[in-house]
Amino acid sequence: MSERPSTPRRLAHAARLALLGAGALAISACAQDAPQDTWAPEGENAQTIHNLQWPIFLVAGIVGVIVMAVVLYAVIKFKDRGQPIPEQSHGNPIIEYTFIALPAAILAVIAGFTVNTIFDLAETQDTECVINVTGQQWWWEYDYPVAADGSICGYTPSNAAAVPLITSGQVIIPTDTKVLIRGTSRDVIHSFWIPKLNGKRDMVPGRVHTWRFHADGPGIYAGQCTEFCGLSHANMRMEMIALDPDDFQAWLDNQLEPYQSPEAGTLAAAGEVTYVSQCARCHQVDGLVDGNGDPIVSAPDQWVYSGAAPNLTNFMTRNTFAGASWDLLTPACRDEVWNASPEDFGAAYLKGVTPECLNEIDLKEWLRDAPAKKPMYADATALLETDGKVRGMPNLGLSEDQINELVAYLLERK
Ligand code: HEC
Ligand SMILES: [Cu+2]
Repeated sequence: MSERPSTPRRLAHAARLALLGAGALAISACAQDAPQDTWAPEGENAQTIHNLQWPIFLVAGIVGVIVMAVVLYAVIKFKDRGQPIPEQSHGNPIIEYTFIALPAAILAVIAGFTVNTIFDLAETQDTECVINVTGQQWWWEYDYPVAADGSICGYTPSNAAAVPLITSGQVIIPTDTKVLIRGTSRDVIHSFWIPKLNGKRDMVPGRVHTWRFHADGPGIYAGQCTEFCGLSHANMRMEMIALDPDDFQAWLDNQLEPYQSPEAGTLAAAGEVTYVSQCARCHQVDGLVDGNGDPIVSAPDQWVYSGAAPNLTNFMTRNTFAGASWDLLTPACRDEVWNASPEDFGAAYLKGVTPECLNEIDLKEWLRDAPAKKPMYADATALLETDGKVRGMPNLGLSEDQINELVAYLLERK
């Protein structure tokens, strides 16, 4: 025979439920300044999605509450109290047809608005700037095609672009501009998602998918890969940085400035030599030349499965690295950029990483043993034995001196 719970036990149960409810509320309150909040659109495309999602949630919520209320009523009213089984009947056509027609009508209306939104978002005719995006394990590469008239993303650089402008992790766009992303992948399927600016778009090897972006104001818009893509899927983030037109122009001009070798005799000069011997086979630094003055061209296709490694020409103009997963800035300097007011944001971002602001700890850990920081393969040695290629960046067994030189060299890449 089962016992009915005593009053204190029922009270305890109610208290637990209340606590759970309060916890859920507290968690949802955290979302208030979450950088990846789908309920806080900050650009046209995200707003289009928002205009669709909140009425749907509202309708679904109302339907949900009505269904719960009816279930609760039935559970209480018809609770087994030892009464005889009620008379059995075989359905009621009016009720059944109503409950087919009503949901069908609601779903049809939702489908209409949804399909309309999908077509709206797929529009590409009105874009003013093109950026190519390539996903790979586990970072995003961006390249800015040069138009026939020499312009890049609608802006004319003061230095004619002799080389393509290629960057990674952080993609820079001008504010209040319709930007067209043309995306693909070099290895597996990835998915590009900046929640405050637009929904998700899969990036698939062998295909080019287009996706529009637009940011109302300057700032950093965080996102992450949302298609499981291997061991470090969770460390594949990206940030879209929107800069006001003047700041975008300044960023563009700086990216295309000619290469400058470090001053002879400095730590950075030693770093350049180490860089050429250890890193240049995978990473490109545009403008770097060998002893004969010939350009040093990387060949990551021979070393890495995806056939690519981040371009380090202007590494210190971005402020996160390795799939935007670690900060290149110390926490205090990071706050200054991430929490800058819209008016100050451009200047704060364009400062890049100064020697005082460099987060040496994470960068050095990366150079010491990258796969220890960001899991890249189950067994690196086995991979190297089979075909000499790696996934992600390998451990290069550098000495502390070499690491210090390389950090000094990298600090000048801006
Ligand atoms: C075998 C190819 C290979 C070699 C050699 C190599 N790297 Fe890398 N490196 C990569 C790949 C691939 C990534 C991207 C890894 C990721 O983010 O998951 C990377 C990422 C990086 C990053 C982060 C860049 C960014 O924008 O996020 C830095 C910095 C870096 N490497 C520095 C170096 C230095 C310095 C050397 C020489 C000591 C070096 N790498 C040698 C393949 C290589
Ligand atoms: Cu991915």
